[in-house]
Amino acid sequence: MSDKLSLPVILQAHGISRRKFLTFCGSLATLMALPESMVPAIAAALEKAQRPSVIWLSFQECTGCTESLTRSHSPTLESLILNAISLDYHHTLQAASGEAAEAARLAAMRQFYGKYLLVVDGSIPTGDGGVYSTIAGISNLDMLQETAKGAAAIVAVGTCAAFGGLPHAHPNPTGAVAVSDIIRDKPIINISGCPPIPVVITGVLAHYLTFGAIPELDALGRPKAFYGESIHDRCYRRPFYDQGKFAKTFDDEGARNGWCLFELGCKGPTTFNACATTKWNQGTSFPIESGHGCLGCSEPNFWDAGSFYQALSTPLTPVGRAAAVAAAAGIVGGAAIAMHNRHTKAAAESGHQTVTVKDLEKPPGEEK
Ligand code: FSX
Repeated sequence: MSDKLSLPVILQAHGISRRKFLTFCGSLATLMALPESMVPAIAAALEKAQRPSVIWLSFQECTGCTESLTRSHSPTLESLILNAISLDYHHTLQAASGEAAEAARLAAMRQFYGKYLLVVDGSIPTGDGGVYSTIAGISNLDMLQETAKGAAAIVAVGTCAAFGGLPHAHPNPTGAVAVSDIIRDKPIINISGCPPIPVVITGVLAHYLTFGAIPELDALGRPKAFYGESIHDRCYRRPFYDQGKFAKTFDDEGARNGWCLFELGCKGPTTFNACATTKWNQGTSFPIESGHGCLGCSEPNFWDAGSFYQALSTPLTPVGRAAAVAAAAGIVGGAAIAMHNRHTKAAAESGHQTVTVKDLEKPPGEEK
């Protein structure tokens, strides 16, 4: 079991000033689309949080999700939020092993029945009775069903737990499925991404600690605050898309000028996540900023959806775009809308959410 030190004591021990803590609370408020006036409430709630018991189960996965959360250069406020919870069971992080580890899980389940938060990363193999992945002789399937019974809510961390992810990809030899395919009677928050963004994980935990409730979710069970807009909508290269300026290869003039990577297969328009705003490695960069298109890893079936290097469809040219804007406004119809429809149809066929007519709202060249 974790110790029960309060968060202020823990922050002080790590040399984190109150000012920095409040700055972090401000960032969380922004990320969760809350007004600035909520910052003191978030700070007070985190400081007073009862440190709910969290049982974290890792199933069929690559440990990238845990690595994402824990591999920071120095103790960050994000990682310290983990100290605001009582992480009572986590295969990778706990010191206990063997029977002692399983005893810790069962003890936390008994002591906090109906109140603990269950975090799951990895998919659940259901083929042949679930024999493809077991922990302490218990199949992932049985362990999930058993542990979910007393959970207040479940957080499915990573695309594997949220949608099946890589293990679910064709031909899916283990019969891998998502948490929501097995558990139907509990609130489930999906934090997709392969791996998911650390601050999104901690943001959801902070929201739960602050309000004692799960955040507003989208149609795929993801927190709207982080997954409400596409990568494309928040991408700093978006003005080049609007101007019809595209890199054609990874080393041409367009690539050197930082133009849009759409024609090189970027899945930003059909991918919903916060990479373009939170970025990675403590806000250093994200794939598109590093010169590679988005793979769409936070969407269902992203691995089977087609080539990572094939454009979703023919992008709109400035002229076509202007016509489409007019058409969307009801002035003309026909070709421009058809062009837009090709775009959305390709996205739909790939199993992704489609881009919306919002794409057509801005005139050519206008920055978002
Ligand atoms: Fe999946 Fe996570 Fe990708 Fe890996 O636990 S979402 S394969 S980063 O590790 O589950």
